[in-house]
Amino acid sequence: MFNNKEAFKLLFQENLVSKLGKPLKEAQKADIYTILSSMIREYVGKNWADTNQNFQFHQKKQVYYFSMEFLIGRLLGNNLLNLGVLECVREGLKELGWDLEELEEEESDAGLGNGGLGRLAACFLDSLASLKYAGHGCGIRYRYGLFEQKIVEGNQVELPDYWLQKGNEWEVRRADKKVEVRFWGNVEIHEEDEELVFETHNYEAVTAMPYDVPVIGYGGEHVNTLRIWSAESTMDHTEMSGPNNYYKFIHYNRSVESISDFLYPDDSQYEGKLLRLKQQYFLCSAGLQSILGTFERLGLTIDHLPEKVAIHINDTHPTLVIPELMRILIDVKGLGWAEAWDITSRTVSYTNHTTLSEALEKWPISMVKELLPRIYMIIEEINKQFCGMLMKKYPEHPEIIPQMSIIDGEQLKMANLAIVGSYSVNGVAALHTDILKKREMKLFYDLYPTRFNNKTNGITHRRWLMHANPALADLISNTIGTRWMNEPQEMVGLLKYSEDIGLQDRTRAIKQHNKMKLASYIHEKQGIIVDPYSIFDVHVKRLHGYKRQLMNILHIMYLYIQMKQNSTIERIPRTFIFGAKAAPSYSFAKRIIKLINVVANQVNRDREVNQKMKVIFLENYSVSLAEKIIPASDVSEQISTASKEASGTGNMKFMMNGALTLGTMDGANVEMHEMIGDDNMFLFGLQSAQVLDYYQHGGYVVKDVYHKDARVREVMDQLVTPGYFGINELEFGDIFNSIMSTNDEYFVLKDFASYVDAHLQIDLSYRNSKEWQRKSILNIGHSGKFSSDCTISKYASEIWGLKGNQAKLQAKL
Ligand code: 26V
Repeated sequence: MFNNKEAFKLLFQENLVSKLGKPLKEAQKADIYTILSSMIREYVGKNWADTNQNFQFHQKKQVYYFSMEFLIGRLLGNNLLNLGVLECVREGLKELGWDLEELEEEESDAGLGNGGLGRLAACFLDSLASLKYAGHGCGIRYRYGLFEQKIVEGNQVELPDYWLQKGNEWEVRRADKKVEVRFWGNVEIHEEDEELVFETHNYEAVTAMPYDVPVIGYGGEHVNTLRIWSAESTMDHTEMSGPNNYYKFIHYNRSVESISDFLYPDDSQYEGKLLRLKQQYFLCSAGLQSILGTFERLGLTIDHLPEKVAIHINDTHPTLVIPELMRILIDVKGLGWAEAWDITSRTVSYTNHTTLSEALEKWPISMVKELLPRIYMIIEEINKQFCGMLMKKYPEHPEIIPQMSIIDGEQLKMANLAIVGSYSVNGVAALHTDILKKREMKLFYDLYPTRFNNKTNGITHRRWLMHANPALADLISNTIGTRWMNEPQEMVGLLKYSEDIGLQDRTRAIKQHNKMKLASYIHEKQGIIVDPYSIFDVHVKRLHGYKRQLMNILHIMYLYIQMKQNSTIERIPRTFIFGAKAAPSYSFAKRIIKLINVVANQVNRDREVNQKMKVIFLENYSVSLAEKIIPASDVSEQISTASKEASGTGNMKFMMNGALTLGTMDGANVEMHEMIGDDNMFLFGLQSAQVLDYYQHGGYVVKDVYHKDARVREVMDQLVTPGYFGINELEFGDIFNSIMSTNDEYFVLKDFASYVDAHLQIDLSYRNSKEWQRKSILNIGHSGKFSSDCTISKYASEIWGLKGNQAKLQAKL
């Protein structure tokens, strides 16, 4: 019904009238958006139902990807693309007087995630559906997504992101599938038929209401489900009578609904907040109950669970699926411990996404015990058995036990529970997995060597290339044909054209066009004119010490000083672009945002230099903003302290759009380098082994670098002296001190000199436009390997034991 323009136009106008009672000429932008998205949802309805029936009929193994975050962004454009009706709808709307791109802006950006971990989950959903796997998301329908960032006088201010305000056309409320989740209470134990029976009394019941979002695979036939849960009150009006019950009712409602109120906005600092623990259990319990309901309809006995269901946990946040599954198997299904443990530990698999110790989850025992008394008993038993086994295995090394124990004094270590209770533990890039095996999780690796494996992250080339950069996608198809769209690793076909002048000219022209568009966006939003022929040098990601936005801005300060001191310096004009949200409580990160804005202000106003450089801090970095920025970038800053960035996925998005990487040997940059070599990226800085070595020996001596390197000293001193930046003395003394007195935890000054050199190399390299374009094409050609289709095929065959429909792709990997 959508596959020709005329039919679409007709149907569209019929819908406008029947659903909104408006003829076309009276419709507003929001009406057009609403009707269009509702038509698409209805259009996929049949395939959605067919996909589910097909799963049931063939009793296919289902994967459930449990994640506290799904950073999906906008769906309209992507859904049209995957349905194969993008062009027909675009053309049809144009004839009706509407611009599709403008309509896409009407949709709120579903920001149900912080950064890499949440966006990875969204890319995986797209690949699971596109490869026709039975793979679904299980998450929380937060009323407030990640905060909206405003910059006021250079400072970050957070505003609530009430993304549901305009309604959400993509979701379907499934009241028929609601379940109950229980908190608090006390466990009573009695014996029945010589078996111990555990019953929890005086618990608080919460209704978990599912909302289903269709996940449309490429081609539109296969439609999986993202099920997100909302907390609602279970009390009905009969419980309300009585003198003060009305107030109690309101109070109770509020406290219950708060469970799915908001996404925690800190992804690097763990805090043992009760509400967060409630959210985690809420997700795990609701998700599991729903999975078991579906499984039961197959009519198989419960011992078949691991054959038919795989549960994957995205970091440790959903680790409570392990004890919760044990609880259901033992207390509800009546299984014995050993059988329940066997089933559970053959069903759950776990991905680790960070080695930052401050981000590792450790819950206070007292909190877990009170909120989830039965779950705590089960965790205690898992730990007892695990430690018993360790004592037998390592009788000579009792010191190992507290290190590996799940319960450590007053703390519950979630990573330890996740490793012990799952059959697969993976890292997200080769280097990261290596660090897990050799360092962070060495003891566990020694115990369970076959459990550990690597799955390097990926990104969906549909959103990040075909949708974000359609002109480049067309150019690729015109050059090598269209097979790459289904088999992204076929993009290597581009490599042999890297010297082709015609292709170089066309990639250059596309980049230029994208840069012009971004330049107008910047002008519209901030009133600043940037030179679209300058190098667009981009650093967008969460703000964190280890991601070293500070090093970038210090280098900009250094360049500025140089230009002020010597106006004849020849540099290719540069536009430095930043986008980053800082966790609201991470004050150091917020200070760096302020510093970037202070420097930007000074540089952009200074007529002596502002033809040669500009600094832009783009407000409210988000998925939809990333889609505008990345296709317009020349240089991609991936400059984390080596060993700290588990993988990075932004690096892959930039590469796929033809930007050249300025990076350290960290995360997936290492694998990028393996493919494209030294010549096609700009590497600098310490290697991860060197960094880790320094850490083992208490760091390096920052004062030595400060005293030896005049450039470092000059820039650092600018932070605390009233110099070029109009910075009042000591205004940025906190940043100065934090570097000097913590021995520069993230090696900003240690890597500074080699970062400066790498920037110089970029300048030289960009002068040779043909060479630059050749490198850019090589990057694009190799980027297909980073498609999440490749990553998901590996998860499917090596972790989840799924039989794919993508035999061809599998054979190639
Ligand atoms: C931790 C916490 C702590 C408690 C509060 C909420 C919260 C939310 C998230 C996290 C873990 C964040 C870990 C993370 O995002 N890791 C990133 O994962 C990406 C996907 O694998 C990877 O590319 C990035 O390198 C890695 O930093």
